[in-house]
Amino acid sequence: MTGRATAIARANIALAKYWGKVDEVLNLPAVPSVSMTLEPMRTTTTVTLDPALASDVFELDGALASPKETTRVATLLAEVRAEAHDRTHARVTSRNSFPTASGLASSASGFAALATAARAAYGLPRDDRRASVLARRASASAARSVFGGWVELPAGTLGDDSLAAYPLFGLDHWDLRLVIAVVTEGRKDVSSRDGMGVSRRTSPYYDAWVERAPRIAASVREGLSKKDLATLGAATEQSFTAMHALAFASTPFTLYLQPGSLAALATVRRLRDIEGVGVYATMDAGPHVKALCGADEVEHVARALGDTPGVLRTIEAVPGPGVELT
Ligand code: 2P0
Repeated sequence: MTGRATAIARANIALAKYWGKVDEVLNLPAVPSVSMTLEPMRTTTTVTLDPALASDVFELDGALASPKETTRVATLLAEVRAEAHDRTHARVTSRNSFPTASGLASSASGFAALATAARAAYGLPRDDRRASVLARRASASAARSVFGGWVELPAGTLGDDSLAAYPLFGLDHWDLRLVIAVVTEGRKDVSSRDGMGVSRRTSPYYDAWVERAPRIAASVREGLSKKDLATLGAATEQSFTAMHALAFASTPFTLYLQPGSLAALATVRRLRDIEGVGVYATMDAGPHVKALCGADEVEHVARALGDTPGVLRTIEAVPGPGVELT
């Protein structure tokens, strides 16, 4: 049946970070990124075609979304409509099981779910590669959330709009855990898109980042392939620290860290350097600290982060599946 479809997609954590675009018009990343898809951090999105609508309507977490958010959704829907040769507008409802726009990658799961649900609602056949392309145009990290387990989005090439993510390893490859130390429940001040644009235009370290990022991604792939947490963790930490240093050195400076972030990073270092726990930190364009560790250490890591001043709560995630149509 066409006309209505619901998809569930998970957020993802980039171990090798995407930061910076080679093509801002086509939304193509300047560097390769490698991620883990996260269960249970889900976005559930329903797309319902409605001939009575004069334009698309987007409701996020129970409230009408802003015009800016609605435009991004309508742009994706317009591409699906063109492919399906159907001009009917749609009502989109979307719910996140975790804080929206706070550096927990809700745009990633959101656009992956939207691309998949929209294609199905407009009667197009399931095609994860095409859904990944659609999601990437809306938000590049979303291309990765179409797939489960461990996923790569290669760097783009100026003018080539065919870029999609692809799975590297299935979710059963390695039972790693991610403990998210939530340090604020509010929305972040600087969007990723704006932050990476300022970095590209003004940071003295941008060219060094673009030059180095492929090697960091290669170390992440190697650590994953060998299930070598020390290699994976070192590369993961280099990726996030380089990304944050590059952003911090831009004009105006972009600083995502908050006091609770620093305390949580210190906890990760203490666990590793003093207690010998195999745990490594990463951060995105927000204040939360994410700790990567083995299943056997996850309780200890979660308790230590939960007891850290400034950490409001922790969320534990495991490798998750790709997008599902319900
Ligand atoms: C990532 N981030 O690889 C990196 C690390 C944030 C820090 O991808 O402009 O929302 O929509 O393509 O995908 C967040 O950036 O940016 C992001 P757009 P997006 O996960």
